[in-house]
Amino acid sequence: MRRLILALDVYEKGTALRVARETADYLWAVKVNWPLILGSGLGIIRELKEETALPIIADLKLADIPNTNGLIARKVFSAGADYIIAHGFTGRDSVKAVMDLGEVIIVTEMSHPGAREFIQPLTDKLVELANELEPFGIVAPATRPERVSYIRKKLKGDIKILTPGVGAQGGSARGVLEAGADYIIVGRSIYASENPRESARRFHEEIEGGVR
Ligand code: OMP
Repeated sequence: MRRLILALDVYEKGTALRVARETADYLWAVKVNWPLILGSGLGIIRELKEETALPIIADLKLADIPNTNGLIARKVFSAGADYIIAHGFTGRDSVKAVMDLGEVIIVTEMSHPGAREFIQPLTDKLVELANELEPFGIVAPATRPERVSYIRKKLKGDIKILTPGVGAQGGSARGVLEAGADYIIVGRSIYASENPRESARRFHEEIEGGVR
């Protein structure tokens, strides 16, 4: 089973398509964030799907009123995105507006140091929200595997845990999988490496239980 998600945070279309093509064999999905959409346009979602035949996650971290979240999500799902990442702190109505249109992944805790200030104190409530709404998955920090274990214990078993923060932010793929993650999100350690295909292959092997 493939459990690696490529965070394709580059601006340029040619680079994005090349890195996606070179690494696709080792990926479960490709994650597209604002840098790539702003650099290459929304059409990049369809182009990446055609290039890789993989699911595309649109990481927009939507955090607006229900009407605006819905207006954005409609465009992004019709552009070919299979999943949208949305913040939960804006409330269940805002998240539901996206879930009415397609599959959602809710942020429950972020990977950077500043996440301790405002998001981490809300994690319990965000996990409760996920248990109530039953999205495809949630985002939790690979930089804090102990928090991933904590969240896994509280989260309904069929909701997937996607964990960014492996590599450039210091987290370890094996560590966070052992803590209960289902998918590992890796950006710079793959796309900014000398050989993205080889880097992706090594993460894939680590995920499968080998040594990196
Ligand atoms: P690297 O740090 O380069 O591996 O990239 C991590 C990717 O995951 C980036 O696209 C971030 O925007 C994203 N991310 C986090 O790093 N931390 C989070 O808490 C949440 C996300 C995300 O939602 O994907």
